[in-house]
Amino acid sequence: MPAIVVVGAQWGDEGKGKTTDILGTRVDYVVKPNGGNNAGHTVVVGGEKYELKLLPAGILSPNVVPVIGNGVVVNLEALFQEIEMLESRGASTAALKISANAHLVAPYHQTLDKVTERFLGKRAIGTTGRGIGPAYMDKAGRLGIRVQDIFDESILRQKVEGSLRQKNQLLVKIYNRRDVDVDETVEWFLQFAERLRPMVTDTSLLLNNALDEGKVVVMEGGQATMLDVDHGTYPFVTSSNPSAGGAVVGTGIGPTRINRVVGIIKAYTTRVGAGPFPTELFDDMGVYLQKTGGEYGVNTGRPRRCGWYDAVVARYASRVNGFTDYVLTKLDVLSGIDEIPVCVAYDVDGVRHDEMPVSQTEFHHAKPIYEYFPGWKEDITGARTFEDLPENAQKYVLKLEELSGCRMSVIGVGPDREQSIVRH
Ligand code: 2SA
Ligand code: GDP
Ligand code: MG
Repeated sequence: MPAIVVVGAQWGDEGKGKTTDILGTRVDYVVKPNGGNNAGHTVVVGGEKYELKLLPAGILSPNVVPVIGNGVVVNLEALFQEIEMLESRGASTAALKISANAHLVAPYHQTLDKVTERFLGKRAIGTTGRGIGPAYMDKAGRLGIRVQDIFDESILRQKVEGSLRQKNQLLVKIYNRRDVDVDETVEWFLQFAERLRPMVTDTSLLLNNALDEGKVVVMEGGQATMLDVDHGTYPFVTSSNPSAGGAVVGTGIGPTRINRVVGIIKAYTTRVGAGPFPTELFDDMGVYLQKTGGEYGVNTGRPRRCGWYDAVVARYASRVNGFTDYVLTKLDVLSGIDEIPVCVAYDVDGVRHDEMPVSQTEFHHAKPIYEYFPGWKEDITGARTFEDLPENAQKYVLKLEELSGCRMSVIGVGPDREQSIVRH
């Protein structure tokens, strides 16, 4: 039975949270495979707005079991703050399960994230400052602390000592900061242990058993394809694999069990943080998209850079993820624009590229080649079928579908759960 992967197709904030939440009514488990509290998913239910960071968006559906997979890096302080926020608003988090193999983000990871950014100067990535990169560095470097480690104090202490021996050299000698105390760090982890214990399990086993029983599992990727450490605009990326392959690794669900890979894509493009963005707008239209689309970081409040739809990015995302469907979001934000440009290819130093250039340098030089489509004036937030959309809006969607490598199965026309058109 179905396992569905949800992946951001651009640079994030496409509306993955809303998509998982819509699916939630027909889903039994929602698992987060990657990232941590750098993510920010907004879900609007009956006019009530919820901002989720570490928890999967499915947590707002009463019958869904929310799961934090092994590929996530967990900041326990942020986790319990989020749980308290939801409980205080009447949402239950009692069913939450967390992988024993997930890695933990420590306060020293956040310190290292911030000092590394400062050290990079003009080459800074524009991270969320949540310690995500340093936590994944420790995972790959085999210096990480995992969820299971905090239930055995002597193991925890050994691992913290090992990790801090290396980090304190770096902090004191290179970054000119104070060293981090082993005892304080061990205590910091231990304060969460008893609250965490009942949630911890073998989530791969849990999810595979659920699939065996015919249950529906959604794997809700954080961030997005163009922020993937392998497939994105490296080094301006996050430190995990938000693309579809990462969902397999980050949950312990094998690729043969996946039935659908759904790409979430905005009707225009946004990006937070530094890095190349060929269709970025620096004029009033960019400000218009930012204001009309409410494009501000959920987590950090940073304004998002805005630009037109980039079909080269869409085709690339469709290819590297093997999308079966697209959910096109925020079509309503484009209402009222006379003529809508869509980037169909790039001009790189005089040469046309219909596909993503091979090198990052070429991508930095890419200039969008636009085709222009007539806009529509009508408010489309009340549309519930494809036929309810004005003719030009329908044509715009069909054109994007033709250019983007995969069918557009759902169209978002507003932030609320109800404001969606399901085509397939
Ligand atoms: P990090 O913190 O190491 O993952 O940052 C590396 C890059 O990844 C980008 N990134 C994001 N981009 C969009 N949305 C994200 N989540 C929040 C949101 C962002 C916020 O949903 O609004 O609140 O600012 C997210 N998380 C990471 C980041 O900008 C860097 O370019
Ligand atoms: P995520 O990180 O991909 O989950 O996306 P975010 O929640 O960070 O950003 C998407 C924003 O768009 C949120 O504020 C959503 O409420 C909003 N949103 C999602 N779909 C639509 C839509 O179809 N129309 C409009 N106007 N807003 C939407
Ligand atoms: Mg977001």
